[in-house]
Amino acid sequence: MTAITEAVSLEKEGEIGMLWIDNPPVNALGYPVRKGMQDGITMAMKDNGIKAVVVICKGRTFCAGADIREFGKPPKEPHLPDVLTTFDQCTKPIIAAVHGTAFGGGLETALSSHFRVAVASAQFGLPEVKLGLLPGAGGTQRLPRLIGPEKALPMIATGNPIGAAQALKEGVIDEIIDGDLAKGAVAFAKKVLAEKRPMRKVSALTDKISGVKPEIFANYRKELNKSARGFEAPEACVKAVEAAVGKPFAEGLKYERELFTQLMMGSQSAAQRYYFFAEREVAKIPDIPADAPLIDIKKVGIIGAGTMGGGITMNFVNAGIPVTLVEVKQEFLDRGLGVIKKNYDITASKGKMTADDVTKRMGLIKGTTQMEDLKDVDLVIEAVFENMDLKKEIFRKLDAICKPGAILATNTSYLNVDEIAAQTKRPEYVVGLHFFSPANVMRLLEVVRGAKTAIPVLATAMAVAKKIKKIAVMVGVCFGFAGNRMFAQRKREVDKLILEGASPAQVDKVIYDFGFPMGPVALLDLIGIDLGWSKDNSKGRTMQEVLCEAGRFGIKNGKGYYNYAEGSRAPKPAPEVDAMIKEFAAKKGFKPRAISDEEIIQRCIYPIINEGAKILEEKIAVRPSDLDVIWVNGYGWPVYRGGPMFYADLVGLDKILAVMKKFQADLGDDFKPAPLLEKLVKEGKKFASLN
Ligand code: T1G
Repeated sequence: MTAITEAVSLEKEGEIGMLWIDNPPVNALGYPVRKGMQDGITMAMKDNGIKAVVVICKGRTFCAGADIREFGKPPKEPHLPDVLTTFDQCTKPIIAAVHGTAFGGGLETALSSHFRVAVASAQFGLPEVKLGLLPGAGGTQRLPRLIGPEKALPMIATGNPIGAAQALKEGVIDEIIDGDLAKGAVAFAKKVLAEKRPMRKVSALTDKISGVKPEIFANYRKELNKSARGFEAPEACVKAVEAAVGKPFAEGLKYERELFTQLMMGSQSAAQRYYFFAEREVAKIPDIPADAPLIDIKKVGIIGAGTMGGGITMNFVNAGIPVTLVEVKQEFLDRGLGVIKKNYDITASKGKMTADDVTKRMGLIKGTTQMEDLKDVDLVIEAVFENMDLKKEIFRKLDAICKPGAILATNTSYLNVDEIAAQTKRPEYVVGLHFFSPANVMRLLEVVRGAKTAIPVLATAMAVAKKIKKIAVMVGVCFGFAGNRMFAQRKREVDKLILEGASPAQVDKVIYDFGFPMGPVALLDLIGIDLGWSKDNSKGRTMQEVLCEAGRFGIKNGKGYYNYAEGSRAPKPAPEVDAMIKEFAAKKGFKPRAISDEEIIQRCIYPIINEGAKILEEKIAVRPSDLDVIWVNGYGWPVYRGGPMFYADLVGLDKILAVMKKFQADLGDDFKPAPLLEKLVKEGKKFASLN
């Protein structure tokens, strides 16, 4: 074996050269790999004893892409496109042997080889667009030449991977290898030589890019306008694929590089690359060792078969974990089970799961009205109304029923987990698991750490979250923990802005155009204006009470801040509500004024940031980027803006502080700057310095 760099070596299996890449954890294409690949191929070309080369990786996966950690640093030659040109010009057949995930530059490496083989579990993807980039080493030019632009476009512009079977069917790979990949790849290489197969240089292929109907690009752009609103990279992807069809390879490659560089220099890619690592940092909690002992969660109990309890149940049965679902009355249980079944049937009707899957998952749910049936579960999640007395009563009962060592979790959105834990003799086994509605869809889970929650319980909560495909963020106990506590700041300002003269439609448009999936007022109609409203003691003291007293509950009954046509969720103007707002504002002494879009953004966003700073000061959250992960996954913050704390650094903390101080003078202490914000500005630092 010849070591070429610390990450690449060249061995010989007879007349087959084996170019081994070994760069844990994911064989990212950092400098030692790129240098080793280039020198290795050059060496193989000169070695008359080598007739073909297999490129293969050690460890868990084929190259998973460029080393994202190198981005933003001075680039070091050889650059990947140049290395892949060496592949392209190699005079001996190169066979890429793929296992794990050939992603990004990894797939581009495989596409620059002459043949590709893979194990059945391999995946192939170009996720650069999820980093606000596009494939920058020929992927946008080679993939369309191999499988045609119509199949290449979604892979490049969505970044979603395909499996080996689909890759074989579409021509991305030539063979699926059963058994040992290295042996299978050598056998394939020998077959290529024995059959004297012509070397397929992908860059020279033309049949799939000839006679392409131009409308495929226009049609795809229509889809992108909906699914990728506000993102820059997907459109650049389409442009690059258009170039693959319309330009010679070399020109297309040059154009791809121009587009890549533009995106790399932009704020969106910086935000999305930041977010990539932020989403992985959340799992790292300073005082919880990565090898902390875990409690084995084989059976779960869930109390409450309502919207939350039902959604939470689905998360667990989707992961194959049986659930005992408890309700107080059979009719509530039946209704809850019916909703779960209906959700699964809808998924099955879309072809995303089979009828057999539905049966299996429903079979994992045991409904009961007896809390005693929870005596042998390993984890219970209480998901009843936000009523502290009710929760305390439930936890007292659970403490008596559940086996020693069972974890007792509450799904409360706001309430004090320590107070709940104090109802039990096992506070170290009590934790908050705050799911976001709809619980079977939203990826965010706030793991609320009680004062006495034990390390193994916290580690288990984080591990269970990963098993049920949630992004878990550890937070501390306070009203609303982190996400909802920050969200309350925006809610307060939206309520005030509407009374001060900004219409619901203006507020919604500004926040929607910022990148949120929907405006905050439309969101109120979706959630339900009557959430938390009590008819008995409603006295027209707030717009919520005024609207609910007028029977305007939101989408659920066709009218809220907006009007809704039968069966539609599209908000329609409601002049009658504008009049109600005007009357109520006058009664409250507001003098309506024209409010700028900029003021709306600043008043809806800056207080979120300021509250985030307070949350960090109080150690309710571990790091600023955790708050960004919460907002991207729990509240629809556009990932191309990184999250509120990343955005704050981008705007400039000094600017935010100045605006907060001005609002404090004009509008009161709701805008009093957090001491941490003032400290960072004084020290000339960013939130990023705390990550
Ligand atoms: N660069 C650097 N580090 C990476 C990395 C990468 N590409 N991918 C993963 N890591 C680290 C990650 O931070 C974590 O580190 C560890 O590896 C395990 O990752 C020229 C320009 C491959 C599916 O976008 O999708 O190629 O926290 O926890 O869940 O056109 O990682 O342990 O210290 O995610 O098993 C394109 C990104 C790059 C792939 C594995 N490629 N990675 O998932 O493990 S741009 C990507 C993933 C590019 C070219 C362009 C996943 C994975 P730590 P993990 P996993």
